[in-house]
Amino acid sequence: MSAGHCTTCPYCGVGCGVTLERRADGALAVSGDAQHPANQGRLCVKGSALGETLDLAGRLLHPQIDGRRAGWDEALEQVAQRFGQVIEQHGPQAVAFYASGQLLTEDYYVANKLMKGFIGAANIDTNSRLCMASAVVGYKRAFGGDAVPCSYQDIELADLVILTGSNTAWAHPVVYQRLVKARQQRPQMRVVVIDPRETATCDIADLHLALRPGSDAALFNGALHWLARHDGLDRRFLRRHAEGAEATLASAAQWPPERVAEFCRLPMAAVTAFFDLLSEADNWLTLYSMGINQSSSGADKCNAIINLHLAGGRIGKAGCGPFSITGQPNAMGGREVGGLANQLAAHMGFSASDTDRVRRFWQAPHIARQPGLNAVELFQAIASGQVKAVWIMGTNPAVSLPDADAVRQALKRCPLVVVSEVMAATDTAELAHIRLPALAWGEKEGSVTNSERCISRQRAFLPAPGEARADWWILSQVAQRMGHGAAFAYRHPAEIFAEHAALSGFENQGTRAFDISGLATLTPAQWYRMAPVQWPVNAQHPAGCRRLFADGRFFHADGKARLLPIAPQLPKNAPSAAYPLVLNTGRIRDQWHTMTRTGKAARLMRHLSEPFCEIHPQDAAPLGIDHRCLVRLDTPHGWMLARAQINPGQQRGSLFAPMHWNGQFTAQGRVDSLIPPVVDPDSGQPESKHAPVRVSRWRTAWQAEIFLRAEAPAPAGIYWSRVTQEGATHYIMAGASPVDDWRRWLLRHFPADELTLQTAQLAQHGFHAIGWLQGRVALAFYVGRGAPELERSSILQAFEQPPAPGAPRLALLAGRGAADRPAAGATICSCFGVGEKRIIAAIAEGCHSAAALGERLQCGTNCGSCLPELKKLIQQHASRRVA
Ligand SMILES: Nc1nc2c(c(=O)[nH]1)N[C@H]1C(S)=C(S)[C@@H](COP(=O)(O)OP(=O)(O)OC[C@H]3O[C@@H](n4cnc5c(=O)[nH]c(N)nc54)[C@H](O)[C@@H]3O)O[C@H]1N2
Ligand SMILES: Nc1nc2c(c(=O)[nH]1)N[C@H]1C(S)=C(S)[C@@H](COP(=O)(O)OP(=O)(O)OC[C@H]3O[C@@H](n4cnc5c(=O)[nH]c(N)nc54)[C@H](O)[C@@H]3O)O[C@H]1N2
Ligand code: SF4
Ligand SMILES: [Mo]
Repeated sequence: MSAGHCTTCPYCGVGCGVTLERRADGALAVSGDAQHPANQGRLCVKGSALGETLDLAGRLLHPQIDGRRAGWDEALEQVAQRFGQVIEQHGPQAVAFYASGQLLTEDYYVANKLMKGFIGAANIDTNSRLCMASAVVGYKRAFGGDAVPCSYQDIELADLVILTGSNTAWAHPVVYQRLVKARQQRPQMRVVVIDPRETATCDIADLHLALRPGSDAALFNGALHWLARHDGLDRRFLRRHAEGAEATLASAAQWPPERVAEFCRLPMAAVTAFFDLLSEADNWLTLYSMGINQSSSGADKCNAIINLHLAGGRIGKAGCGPFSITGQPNAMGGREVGGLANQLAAHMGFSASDTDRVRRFWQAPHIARQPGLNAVELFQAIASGQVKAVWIMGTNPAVSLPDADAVRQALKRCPLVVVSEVMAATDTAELAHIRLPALAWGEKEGSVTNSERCISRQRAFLPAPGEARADWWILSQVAQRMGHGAAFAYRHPAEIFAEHAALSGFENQGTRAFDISGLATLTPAQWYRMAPVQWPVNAQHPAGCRRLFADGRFFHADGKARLLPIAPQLPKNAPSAAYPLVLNTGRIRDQWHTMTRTGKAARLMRHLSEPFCEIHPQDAAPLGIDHRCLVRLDTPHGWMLARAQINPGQQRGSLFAPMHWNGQFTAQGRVDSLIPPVVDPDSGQPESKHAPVRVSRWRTAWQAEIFLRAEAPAPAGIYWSRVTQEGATHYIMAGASPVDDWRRWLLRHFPADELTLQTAQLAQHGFHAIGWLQGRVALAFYVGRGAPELERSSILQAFEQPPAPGAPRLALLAGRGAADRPAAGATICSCFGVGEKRIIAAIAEGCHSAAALGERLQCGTNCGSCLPELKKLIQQHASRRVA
């Protein structure tokens, strides 16, 4: 590897450039690429920790058939033959692919081409259905093409930034940092956050609108009506460049501020304060993501937002626009290749002319002529037996799809499940008949497109491990074995990219937004070096294009945009007497999705290390739910266990639980097993944010933690959650039935036979044990009536350096550190491992700003992701001291 190797981060849709350098000690140093337009040198905590997720532990390194190791030839042959057999017997509609916004564009293109052009069904859908489908419908309806108008630079140029349904500080941290910096430089800038709960993103908000879950469309309708009444419309733009304004304004007129306030359950003053900000600002930008898209009326919400921008003429100009920020590194690339079942390829659909055009370009023998099954329908079709073979690549649907227990059951019944994965054990891979080892980030070559249409290269800097192969290679090999050799004879991803680029320009003539024909003639060497560029890249824009629609021309046949009258709707499933609360779900700062990669980094597990459920104090009290007790959540679809977090920033009547935990990390914590498979009728996107739910205290007889040097599975029949640690297996556990003899229990469930146990029997059935082997600590176990109060860092330290006999050993047995080591508490700053207790102590000693804390403890001085939390701690603890 050369010094200063550049690639793109594999996590979120910000799409940061990453530089890797081999340090003198051989380790890889990861830093932000100063030249990359998305991040200009910044990285968030997940990006900074990339180096810690590159080891091969847990990787799938060889093909497997029915659990046994197989060679590639046999595995590929089996996939091709068995798919072929199903197609022969039941037709092409009986097979399906389920892909991912984490595949590279080149991989994605090949998967789509194989299914839609050669197998002849459109049954390829992707996890982007759960993520971007509503945004796509919104853009297509308004602009005639799936085109994101904005650039990140607009964030810096806006006078008013509206963040709705987006916890940017945690989910798009580098975008958030750019906003924070812009705000510092231009203090006149205003930020409005619209989110039912108070999030870290609210740290920067001038106004936080904690609206009733699902009610956004009414707010944006009301804003449109307000602008109409206060001379805030760009009537000239509407006349020249848009259709549908009259009907849309007439329908918005039903939303005076009083009605908006009532519908959204917001104070009237807050509603008008927001509208006034809109009236006063020269330019405004709306960033939106899952709080908008993941709704049974998500597409309509997107159009309510876009209506406002069109009517105000706040589009195609600096600092303006409706900006859907994409989640995955290649969500946008998937949209470009046509990864969704209702798209064909290169922004074409299933009209007769589009299918014919793509057929000719691909020389496809069996072009699909109808949209295929979307994600939710697809797994229902597997359950009903209609789909008999599925190939899942780069996604973990047994965890991330709604009604996830039903998804699991469907996969168990499916005659053929093929999974391409980088990890050996995932909830989905466990259900596969054939497992194909894919190359991971750092090993694979290709390209991705971020939220601002910027195409960047992911480059390999590590050798391919074991027998892992690139996804495009695996797909092409299967295609060849299915008899489509000529169309899939790719030798290099650059050839695939060139074909994809050529298709985007094929008979385009300005009719399709996605046009990168300017990149169709790149040689492999030029493709290898390709610098980040924003599409379109064509004769008109040879160096790419920062902002779309500057000329007021849209992609509908008449060149005009469309405003759509929107009738606001609340979530499809309303709370009831049996399920009185609303379950909101989403992301945490330091984990990525189903944790298959971020779950490997101990550092990323210290911020929040267990599935949790946030609840308002007034909802918790009558249910007898205390802070940090365990709770059980129930819906008609499933149940989960999580640690309660009482949080006054949570809206009353609404709970929040993270989407990340899965069967590998906890006993019963897959939140999607609770989510009903209710979707938006226009986009097919599931309503992942608003499930009616019941919560109750889970009565525990005991709670425990164990640290082991050896690897060991968690006991069955109890609550457990695994916390990744360096050099130790660590479980948090709890049980509903009492245990009489803890020593026996310990020996029965964990490999402790050979250890010398030093134990302490405590009051109220408490029991602590340290297991020694050859002078080293091999086990530490703590159980009590409630959750044991432990200093985990001190316990882990004892695994490295056994404590001396006497007081230090007794301290370890008590779960504490030696007296001279202050307790750290939960990690707030993951970059420098700074714990909550140390931060609170420093605040007590007079550090009353994030800068002062940074100077004293280093916290918040690297990626800055923890700054909102530092400020919150200062607020809580500095004021408490004064008061
Ligand atoms: N750390 C981290 N970052 C990630 C990811 C990750 O797994 N971890 N995943 C990436 C992916 S794929 C995606 S899609 C993005 C998602 O990024 P975000 O959309 O920012 O993330 P979420 O936490 O899913 O949801 C955002 C917010 O929507 C709010 N919300 C819920 N209901 C409503 C509502 O009715 N109205 C409004 N206005 N808000 C509501 C929630 O309270 C939540 O705070 O993050 C990307 N970045
Ligand atoms: N309740 C609820 N559910 C949600 C959401 C929510 O907010 N709430 N959000 C939804 C959203 S927006 C999204 S995007 C989804 C995400 O959900 P998933 O896509 O299921 O989540 P990941 O964990 O990212 O799954 C990616 C899988 O691909 C593997 N992988 C990584 N790299 C490669 C590679 O190069 N090749 C191959 N073949 N495999 C690879 C990883 O190990 C992992 O198992 O979850 C959705 N589900
Ligand atoms: S913001 Fe963080 S996770 Fe997202 S691309 Fe940048 S470094 Fe990666
Ligand atoms: Mo996503």
